[in-house]
Amino acid sequence: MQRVNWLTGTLEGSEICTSRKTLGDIRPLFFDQDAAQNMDPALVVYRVQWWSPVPEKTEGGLFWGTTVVEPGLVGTEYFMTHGHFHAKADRTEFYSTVQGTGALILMNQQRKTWMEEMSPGSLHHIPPHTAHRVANTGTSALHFVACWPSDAGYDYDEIRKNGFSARLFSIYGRPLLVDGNSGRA
Ligand code: S6P
Ligand code: ZN
Repeated sequence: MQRVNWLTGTLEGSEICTSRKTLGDIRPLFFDQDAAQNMDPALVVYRVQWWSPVPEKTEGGLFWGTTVVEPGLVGTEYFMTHGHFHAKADRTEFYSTVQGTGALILMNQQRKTWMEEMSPGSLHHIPPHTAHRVANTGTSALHFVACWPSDAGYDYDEIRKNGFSARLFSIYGRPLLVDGNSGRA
């Protein structure tokens, strides 16, 4: 039996998998490498819980997950998830925000990047062939739930190599998506 705590998005019950990413794990993704080097690599940036009721790669199945992104900045860039295209790039996904405020950053295969604001209750559809990453733009943890096809998989390499074509910075305390690719993710 699995349950969602709708106050937090937390998954409870059996067969729930968990993972976490520390700053040390995703440091190369951030623009300001000097700032990143001077921060504690053990700092947890985000945690994921998910339930896979069917094996990975099963056609026609669905997975459910909850991600919690901590508040914080590396230089002036918000804490964010790694971001990925799906390995089966036409697979889509739903996100919905439970707690906190943030931004869903989306990039299509022509490398056009845009964002959708996330706040409690916001519902987001990630189109096919679209990379997705979430940044926490608030001062408390950002909790969101996700539902995606069990055969979607992950393509992290493309983001590791070429990044997104825009980054979300805090400018005078407000989120601003800035175009331009440093060549880093
Ligand atoms: C899976 C879905 C989410 C992310 C999670 C962490 O398709 O999009 O569960 O895996 O938010 O992000 P990332 O980019 O590290 O996988
Ligand atoms: Zn995804």
